[in-house]
Amino acid sequence: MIPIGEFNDTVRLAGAGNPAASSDPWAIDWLPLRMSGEDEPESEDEGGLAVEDAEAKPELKRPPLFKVVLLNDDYTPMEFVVEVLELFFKMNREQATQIMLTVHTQGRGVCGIYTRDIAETKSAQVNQYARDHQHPLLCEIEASED
Ligand code: TYC
Repeated sequence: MIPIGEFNDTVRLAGAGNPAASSDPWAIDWLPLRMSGEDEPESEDEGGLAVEDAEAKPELKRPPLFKVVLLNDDYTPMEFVVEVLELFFKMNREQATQIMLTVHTQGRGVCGIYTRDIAETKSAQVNQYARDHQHPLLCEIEASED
């Protein structure tokens, strides 16, 4: 069965040339889908149009995220913590001071949320930087629910 409007490799142009729709007997109402001489495409990769399947599931999932958490201690100078937050978390002085005070008063505070590799790298950089400067400041990561 050939559906109305289609016939083999041709497609019907709505209305044009259809005696029922037009009085012009020369009006073209059928066009080839491929020009002569063009090879028939064998697959989507070889010249055919790729048609997006609206029903297809997205292939990408969001990666899990991790919080970088700064821990309080009694010895690291406040100014050093502010410097760390500016250096490794691109905070301005006000933001850095706010987070430092949160850590100081609450025991811990979130510096940022990243994919696993970035969170691990930032945490390791902070711990190394603190050690290099003989401060006991510690940073860790934890899985984020977001
Ligand atoms: N509690 C430290 C002090 O009183 C300051 C401090 C803040 C240390 C935040 C660590 O992550 C920290 N000097």
